[in-house]
Amino acid sequence: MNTDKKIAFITGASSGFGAAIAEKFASRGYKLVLLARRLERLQALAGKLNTECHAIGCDVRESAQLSDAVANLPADFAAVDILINNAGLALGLEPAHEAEWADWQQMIETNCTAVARLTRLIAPGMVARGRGHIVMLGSVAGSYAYPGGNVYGATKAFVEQLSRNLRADLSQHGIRVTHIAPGLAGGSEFSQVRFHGDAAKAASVYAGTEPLRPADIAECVDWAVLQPQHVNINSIELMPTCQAPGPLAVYRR
Ligand code: NDP
Ligand code: 8X3
Repeated sequence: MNTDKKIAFITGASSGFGAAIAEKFASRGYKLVLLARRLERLQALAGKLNTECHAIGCDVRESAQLSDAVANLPADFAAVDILINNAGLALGLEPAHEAEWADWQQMIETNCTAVARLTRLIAPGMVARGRGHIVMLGSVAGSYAYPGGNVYGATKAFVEQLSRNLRADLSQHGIRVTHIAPGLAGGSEFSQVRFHGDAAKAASVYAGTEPLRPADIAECVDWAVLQPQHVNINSIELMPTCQAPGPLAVYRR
């Protein structure tokens, strides 16, 4: 077993940020555990990457599937050094009183419950080994409210506070935790998913903008991980230059 190479476990590696992080980490020679529902995508990615990969087809909302995935990691992938909690999604942009309950439920189960569950499954091994780095994909939506952001933004606020509280518990064990909060980012399936496959609506989100790209997020993650062990990057918030917070809204009658 080669113990020199870092082992990174990346959720949501079948697309967007997760795939870009996998490519970046492969260039560093890390061994990769790639997890998402679309196993064929993960296998195609693994075939392209010049590093050892273990692909897992798993729906993170299925608690038993997630537990099995971690319990059945091959021995040479089991000592996870870096956990990238990236799998997540927004569904819908309707105002709170019109949003689909099923969409809210899926966002909470994916962005909150599954992130907490996987962290709970991986953290004990990190504590036992006295090393590890957990990277959490939040969003500017967790800090800045916008119409239709309702439960999606709330799930990302959960991710941000969980990141802080993980630090509070895990820093004494030499484990680092980093929260990454990107703004508008294209080049992933995020908006396609948000608008339930409506390609025109998804494209309109980026019209006339130069959004962040998945490679920009991968660069931040890579930088945070590469810092010396005594340095913990707590949080990185990044937006494309074309995006900025707006004023508070005032509705007049
Ligand atoms: P993508 O839709 O391109 O990627 C999302 C990934 O999550 C896919 O690999 C998908 O895989 C996986 N995923 C979703 N649901 C599940 C599930 N139930 N079980 C397992 N895997 C799942 O989006 P992005 O790359 O843009 O988003 C990545 C993360 O970054 C998300 O957490 C998102 O909220 C966050 N983010 C995105 C921003 C953006 O503007 N794009 C900005 C800020 C944050 P599969 O479908 O194969 O299961
Ligand atoms: C994705 C960014 O602004 O679409 O998390 O919510 S935003």
